[in-house]
Amino acid sequence: MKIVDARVIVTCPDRNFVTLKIITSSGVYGVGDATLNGRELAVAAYLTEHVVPALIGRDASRIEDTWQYLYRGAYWRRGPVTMSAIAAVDTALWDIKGKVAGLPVYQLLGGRSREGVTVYGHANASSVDDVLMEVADYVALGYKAVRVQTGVPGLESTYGVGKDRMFYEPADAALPTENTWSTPHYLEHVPTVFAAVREEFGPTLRLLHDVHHRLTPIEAARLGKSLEPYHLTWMEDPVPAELQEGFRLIRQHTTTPIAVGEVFNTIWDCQQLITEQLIDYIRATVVHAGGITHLRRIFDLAALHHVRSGSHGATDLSPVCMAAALHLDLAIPNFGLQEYMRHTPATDAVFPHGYHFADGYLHPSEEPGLGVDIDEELAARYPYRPASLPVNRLQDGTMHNW
Ligand code: EZ4
Ligand code: CO
Repeated sequence: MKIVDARVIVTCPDRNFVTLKIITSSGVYGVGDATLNGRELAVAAYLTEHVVPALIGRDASRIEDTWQYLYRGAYWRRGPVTMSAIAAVDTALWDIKGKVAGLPVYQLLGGRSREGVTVYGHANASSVDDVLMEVADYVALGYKAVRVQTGVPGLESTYGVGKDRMFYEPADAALPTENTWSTPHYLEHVPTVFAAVREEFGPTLRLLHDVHHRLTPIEAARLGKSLEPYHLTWMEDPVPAELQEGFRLIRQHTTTPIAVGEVFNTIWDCQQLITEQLIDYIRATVVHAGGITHLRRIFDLAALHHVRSGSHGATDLSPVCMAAALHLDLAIPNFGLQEYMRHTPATDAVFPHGYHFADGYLHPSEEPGLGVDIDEELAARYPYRPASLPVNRLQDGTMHNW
């Protein structure tokens, strides 16, 4: 079964997505997500110009060999553009393998290790009162875990706090919008938010918070300590993670669990974090970390070191990525939690899928393969629109190190 064609499909049903569709000589095809938020066309060009020509004529059943061929063969290893492109190929080949075998992909990965994939939802609002209402909405929908973000008094806007109720989309303008940041204001405010949420919802609802890489290690240590009474499931991205040993400093000071890795693209980005047990959850994803093949390798390393999975699942990860993530989440022994931001109806229509939410859990499709597709005709009706993630400046105008 040879690869006879591969198409790169760029579409914008409320937000941009890049999808690779690989077609085989037997007519079976597979899909893979290649979306890199704010840098979509770089991956599309990488695929079209450099990867697709090398795929034609290759044996579609050789998933591992194709991964190694693309990774080693590039000479220029790693990086988000390369690894998102490799991820798309890898995901599409797993989809094909499942369809050929007549099995959902999780069965090929060793079968079910749990009944469903626990997901967390996103409560975000500018005020504490409003965020309490959002948390209540998620609890009413059956969610067992909720990420809580609020505006910070004294700051006009804050990343991670959307304008829409129950939806959130950070890439908002062709060129980056600018937010203002103040660490002192933030560190004073966050513990008061979680005190209010615990007071209202009691001790067992799982709560999370995303710092979006805005602190230094010692500041993050202070935040972690101040949140200890509210026993969070995790404090996410406390600091930028290029300096993996920086996490030692946070660890020395606080028992608040740490999650990091949504921007990671290979196992080398988290090798020290995992082997030194400096984190509790690794947030790497199928689309940005080299596909199912490489993400499973990361999760296996994590399993040896008491680190659980906590994959990124924002709206810029397409339903194709979400479907793939759910198969992996269901199969691995060390699954922790899966992020889930619901897509808009336009996105759902372009990507028909069989996974579904029920009572706080997502369940992958039982169809052969990933159980997700792309409607190419519908996709063509939504042309690409440039959109960027915002930047942060301190109050004196300094570009923030986030
Ligand atoms: O900033 O998906 O945990 N989720 C997040 C997201 C990310 C965006 C980046 O593309 O931090 O909102
Ligand atoms: Co995040």
